[in-house]
Amino acid sequence: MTDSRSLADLAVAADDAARYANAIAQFTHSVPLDVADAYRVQALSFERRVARGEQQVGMKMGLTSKAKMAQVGVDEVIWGRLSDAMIVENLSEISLDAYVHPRIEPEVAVRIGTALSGDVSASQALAAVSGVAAAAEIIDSRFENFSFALADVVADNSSSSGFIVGEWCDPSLPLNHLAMTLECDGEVVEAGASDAILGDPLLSLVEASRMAAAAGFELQPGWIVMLGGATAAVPLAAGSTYRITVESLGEVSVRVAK
Ligand code: OOG
Ligand code: MG
Repeated sequence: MTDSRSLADLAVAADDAARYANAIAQFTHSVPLDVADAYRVQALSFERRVARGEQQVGMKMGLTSKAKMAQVGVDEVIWGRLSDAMIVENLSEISLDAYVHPRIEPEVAVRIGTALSGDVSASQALAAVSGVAAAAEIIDSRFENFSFALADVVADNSSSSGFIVGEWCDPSLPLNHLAMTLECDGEVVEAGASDAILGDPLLSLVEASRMAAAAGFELQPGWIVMLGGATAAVPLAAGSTYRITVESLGEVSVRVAK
């Protein structure tokens, strides 16, 4: 890490960019940031949200599908922190003013029933789940042109910005091989299947548990884990309505103000 910009400075820059919806230059263009330090920046930046009264309500997994990796040119699984301020109610209207250049993507979410952390099997991970749901993530890179290297996106809380969760379903429902679609104004713009998420969305929860332990925390009862997009993400446009469906789990939708 260079002396010219400390990790704390980068955390302020990432947090301010998200808070005020301003695009910033990629950190790695001016600073040799490694991934471990990038996760420290993420933690410091999230601490600023907590100091303003936000609460952590979960974890998001990112780049768990080839479609997403290809779209952003980074091919490592990453994670970020979710706060209560990022919750977008299902069927609500959002304004583009709160974002830099938001995109939406279809996901599967799980709700944690009993604390989970460390190396677990898929069946142990499933045993910790109290609900599963169709979900959508609104991602918003704070970096200009939505361009970043691995360390940049990690420092930027893995583009966490908003998330929408549908009705909770029984966790005994299979999560794999479910068709997933993203519609814009009634037209299908992305379609895929849940097995695009690491071969089985449950394996994304296994990864989340492992990565949480490596970072020194547990997935807490009541937390939501977003398991990652199954298709490429689509830019949100003013005046459009987006509907995400996950076969057998349900759907969510959001409207963007004109
Ligand atoms: C990084 C976050 C990726 C996912 O579901 O794969 C992500 C990005 O695409 O900006 O949320
Ligand atoms: Mg996502």
